[in-house]
Amino acid sequence: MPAKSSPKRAFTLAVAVKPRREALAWLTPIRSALPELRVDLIENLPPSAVDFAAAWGGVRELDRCPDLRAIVSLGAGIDHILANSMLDRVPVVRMIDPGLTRGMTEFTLLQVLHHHRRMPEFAALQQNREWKPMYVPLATERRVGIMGMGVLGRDAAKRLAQLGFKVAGWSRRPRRLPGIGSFSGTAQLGRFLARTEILVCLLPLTPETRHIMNADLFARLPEGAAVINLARGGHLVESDLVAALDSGHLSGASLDVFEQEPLPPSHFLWAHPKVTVTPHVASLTQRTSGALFVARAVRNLIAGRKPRGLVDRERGY
Ligand code: NDP
Ligand code: OXD
Repeated sequence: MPAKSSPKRAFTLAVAVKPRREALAWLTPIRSALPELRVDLIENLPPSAVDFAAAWGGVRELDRCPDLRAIVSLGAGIDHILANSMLDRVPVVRMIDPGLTRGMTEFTLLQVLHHHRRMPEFAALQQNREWKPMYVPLATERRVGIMGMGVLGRDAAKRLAQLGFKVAGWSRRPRRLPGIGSFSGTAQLGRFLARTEILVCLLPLTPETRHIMNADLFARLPEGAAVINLARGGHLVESDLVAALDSGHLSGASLDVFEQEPLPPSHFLWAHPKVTVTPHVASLTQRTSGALFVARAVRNLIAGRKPRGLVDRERGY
């Protein structure tokens, strides 16, 4: 009698997300998108059973999964995963979600228009009950620069250009888009900054981009420029920003991300009159479309195909 072959084990995906209510919220959409896999919260699975993980905030718990084949980040940023050296050997896929992109573009437009229309100065006038009309140019007279022309930067750049802004992007390699200026590499950073009145950061956080927004960079922006950081707190030297704002060289800043999150109540940035603070809400991955992205990535990995968003560890993004 032929020996009975053992049934093929289904692959298992762990949802490694913090806080727990977020993890629970991801469970149903990922289960629906990947019915052929066993999908559960990481704490409900034996570590040796975990083949794939969908992660955001719960990465530490993946250290103890010996057979982990890949991690799909539920956010576009993957610095939280690459920071864990225990996971060096594991492929990482970053989230590419149309909902996340659309949300980031909305928030970028909001903040660019806020500075373009001199809203921080009008808010200060309101505080003093002062009626003082000030000249506001049209978008066609305003130069916006976006550092990071990836999935998020490119979409925001296109929409800003549609509003009439003079838009340019800065990236590692040249990224040519119709109607949008392209600057690349450290050699062209100075020229990019010199033409930029409103600077938006949408870079990934890597060893090369950490603290890129520092006193030297601010000095290369024109007098009166505004700075918008929507990427990671680690891109910005907060004390250098405050010095550039207090000297009057920069007119204002919008910050969504911080070195320390949550931003402690005693932090000096909360009360700075030229700084708009938001609690890391520029954009969120939408769960239904995000779960579909996870499913596509995992199926490609199982089939031995390269998934979209696979991180190049050498480059760091
Ligand atoms: P991508 O990987 O698609 O794009 C990254 C871009 O940055 C590319 O244009 C790349 O250049 C450029 N870049 C990387 N390193 C350098 C460098 N050293 N010099 C110049 N350019 C560089 O990322 P996404 O657009 O998907 O996301 C960007 C970041 O936004 C995320 O990493 C995350 O930190 C942040 N984010 C923040 C959110 C929030 O709510 N605040 C929400 C979502 C994301 P090239 O084109 O040449 O490769
Ligand atoms: C992300 C984020 O990286 O929300 O997606 O910060």
